[in-house]
Parts: sequence; C-alpha cells; structure tokens
Amino acid sequence: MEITYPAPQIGAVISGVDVNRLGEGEFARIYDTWLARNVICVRGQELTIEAFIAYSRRFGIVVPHPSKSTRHPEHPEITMLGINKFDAAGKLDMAIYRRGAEGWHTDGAYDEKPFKATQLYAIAVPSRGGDTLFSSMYAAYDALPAELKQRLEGRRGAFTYGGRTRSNALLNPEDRNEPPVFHPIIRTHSETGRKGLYFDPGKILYIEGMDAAESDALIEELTERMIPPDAGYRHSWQKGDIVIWDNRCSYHRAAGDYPPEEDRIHWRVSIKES
Ligand SMILES: O=C(O)CCC(=O)C(=O)O
Ligand SMILES: [Fe+2]
Repeated sequence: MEITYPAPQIGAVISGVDVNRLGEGEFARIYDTWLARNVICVRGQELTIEAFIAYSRRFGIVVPHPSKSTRHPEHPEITMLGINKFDAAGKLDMAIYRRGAEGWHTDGAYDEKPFKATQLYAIAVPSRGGDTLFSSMYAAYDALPAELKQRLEGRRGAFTYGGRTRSNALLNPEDRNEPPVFHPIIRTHSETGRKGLYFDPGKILYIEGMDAAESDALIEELTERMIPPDAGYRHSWQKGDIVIWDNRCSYHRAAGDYPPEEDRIHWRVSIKES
C-alpha cells in the first residue's frame, strides 16, 4: 500500500490495494489515514455494487439518502450522481448537473444523526472539469478569533435540508417539510476528540437563542470564515477512484464545471456512526 499526501493539511491518495480483499490490518491503516486526513482516495478499484456497499459498511452504517428520486432502483442505499441529467425534451436538469456545486457544505446536517461519511465511486469521468473540493473544519475552527470561539461555545444551529433558501428540488414533495434539527456549531469529533466549526450555510436556518438579525449576521460571518487558506484539497477524478470524506470534520463542494454533454457518474453511499 502506498500513501501520498497531495495537500498540506487534508487528503491522502492510496494506491496498491484492492478493497475487494482487504485484511483487518490493511483496513485499519486506511481507516486511520482517513481519520487523520479527513478525506482519502483509493485509486484504481474495480467493484460491483454489492462489493462497494460491503466495503462501505466497514466504515459504519450505510443508509439510504432522502433524495428518493436519485436512488438506484434495486439498491436504495446507492445514490446515482449524474444520472438522468437531461429530461425528455433534452433540457439539462440543473439540480442534477449542479448537485453539490452550489456551495461549501457538509452532508446530512438536516438529520438528527448527521452522516459520518460520504463515499463516492467514480464510474465515468469527464474529459475536463468536475473536480471535488474539500476543506478542513478543524482548520476553520482553529482560525476563528478567540472572541468568536467564545461567542459560539455551547450555541446550536437549526438545520433543514434546504435551509433558508429551501433548495429541495431533489426531494419528493412529501419529504420537504421536515422540522429542523439542532447541532452544536462547535462540534467535538467523536473519534479524534478535535473541535471543528460545524456549519453549513445552505442548510442552517438560524442560530438558537439569538434574534433574527444577530443570527443572520453571524451566519454571514461564518460563511466568510469557514474556508481558511491552505486548509483544502482539490480532487481530480480518475475512473475507479473511491473517495470517502468525513462530514464531521470537513466541508466539500463539487466544482460543477464539466462539459454537460459528457458523463460524470458516481455511485454514492451515506454512512452513519454505528
Ligand atoms: O459530485 C461531487 O463532486 C460531490 C457532490 C456532493 O456534494 C455529494 O455527493 O455530497
Ligand atoms: Fe455533498
């Protein structure tokens, strides 16, 4: 197994392994690298859907994503990214093409138990564009001024799927009115014990215990501060890549810039803590 570190703070690229046959020791090395680096890519994998799900279960509990219309018809735990991009009239569906590209976010903040991890397997990769960008929540927290850290300590945010703009086109109508859930904005990672800035401008509604103006102003400020310089990793996809990120300590967004007429397809799983 070879591991390289493509960016200073987060990200690792692993090669020389076959996740279809991975002993406990090798998996432990992958898992520890993931915890330390927030996001890892395992290159050059050939996987069936069943094998992808089985490998994903080694990280936690694999759960179906609430976007029912983008689930794989036989495997509800698999979300298909980049499928059915064009409607019957040939019009590009921007909700599918731009999925994950509208801004920095963490997956599953609208759930009582947010996703521990999201894992993607690259089935088709466009000739250019289509990267995924990652950034560290630990670095975001560390970079906050002491006075702001203090102000946020013990505060909780209210989160829903579509947040303040109600961007919920990928949900079925019956799933669009879930009540908000609450999470501490300064969140201690359950495995590393490190503090991170747990925030998502597209899903947060308000910060508890503040009036609307104060909450909105703080949301603006945190949006500005959530991506410090040099805390990131930009992943350029190759077919056969498996990338898993830790939603408890990293943000991500899709670049959303690839030629729409080309395929960019991933299988995706959402993983919760067991
Ligand atoms: O397609 C990507 O690069 C990432 C999309 C995304 O935000 C996600 O899968 O959670
Ligand atoms: Fe995402």
